[in-house]
Amino acid sequence: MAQKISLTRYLVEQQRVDGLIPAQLRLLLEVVARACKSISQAVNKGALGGVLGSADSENVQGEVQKKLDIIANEVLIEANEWGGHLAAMASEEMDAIYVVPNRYPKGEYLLLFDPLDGSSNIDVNVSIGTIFSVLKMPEDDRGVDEGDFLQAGSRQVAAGYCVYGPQTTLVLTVGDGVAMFTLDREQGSFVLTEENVRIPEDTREFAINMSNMRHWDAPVKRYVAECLEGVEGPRGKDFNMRWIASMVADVHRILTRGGIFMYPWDKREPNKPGKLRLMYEANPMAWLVEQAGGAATNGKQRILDIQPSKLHERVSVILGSKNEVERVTSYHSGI
Ligand code: P6P
Repeated sequence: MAQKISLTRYLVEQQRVDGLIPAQLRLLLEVVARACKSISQAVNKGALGGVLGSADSENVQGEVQKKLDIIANEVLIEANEWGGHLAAMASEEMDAIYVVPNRYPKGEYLLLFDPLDGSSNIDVNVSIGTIFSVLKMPEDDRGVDEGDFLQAGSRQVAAGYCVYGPQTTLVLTVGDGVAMFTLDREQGSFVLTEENVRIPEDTREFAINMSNMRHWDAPVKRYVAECLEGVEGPRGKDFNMRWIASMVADVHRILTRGGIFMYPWDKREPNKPGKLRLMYEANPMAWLVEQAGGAATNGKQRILDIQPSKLHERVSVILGSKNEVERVTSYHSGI
């Protein structure tokens, strides 16, 4: 177990000792962590807080919004707009970017988030989470617009998520490995509980929504079929399957014990490259997974190399234990 230090001290050391993060980024990450603490408290209230159920509205994705989706989005906007670290924010729950109002100072960072991922699980008390990604504003000093957000995932300066499960755990990278912080509710602070997280290169556990099997492309069908053939099949070992239908929870399991997570393209909506969103789901998760020794592709290329063309664009996601991701990716190139 890591030395029990606070998130604040960890970030100060990343700033001071390693010179990895400037003060403005450290302060931004502390604000995001405080916002996640507030979201955790709202989630934990559940029915007692009158926050369950639908908000009777739809987001930009055409998905029914839960009350907590909107609450989480508002918490993140209100926590981050006044601090002077950001130029703008982007959210799964908002069609357009949110430019920091002129009444507040503007900073050099861009914050993107899925405020409450897995929200279909809220009403059934299954783990959900907040996913966030931080980019820097492009150098020139003109005003901020959507185009400033359209940067490849390899240009992230920080990425993480907060999973609201049996524990509330913040998982973060600033490019120097992955650290995990568990919320100490008595102290009201995040405490370092794991650092230098590593994903085993091999696994016997895959995560995919099996009900979509008939819609998958051949490479994914081949990979999953081989897993299901078990020890008698070409893989020579039995596999286990998990699907929480909450990316944050599935990725947290993979960071904790290995595995492969797949949400591939399928023929239900052939014009969409996948269900998950590149900018504020796949990119932050891909960086975390790579920083922990894993791999993340869209079946054909490294997710972090994808040049986005739209803020809410979708992507096929295959991430986790390096050797398994490389196997699935090789099947896509016909090997
Ligand atoms: P399905 C949640 O809605 C989400 O965006 C991810 O968190 C999750 O992995 C996926 O969709 C679940 O999708 O089609 O299995 O419900």
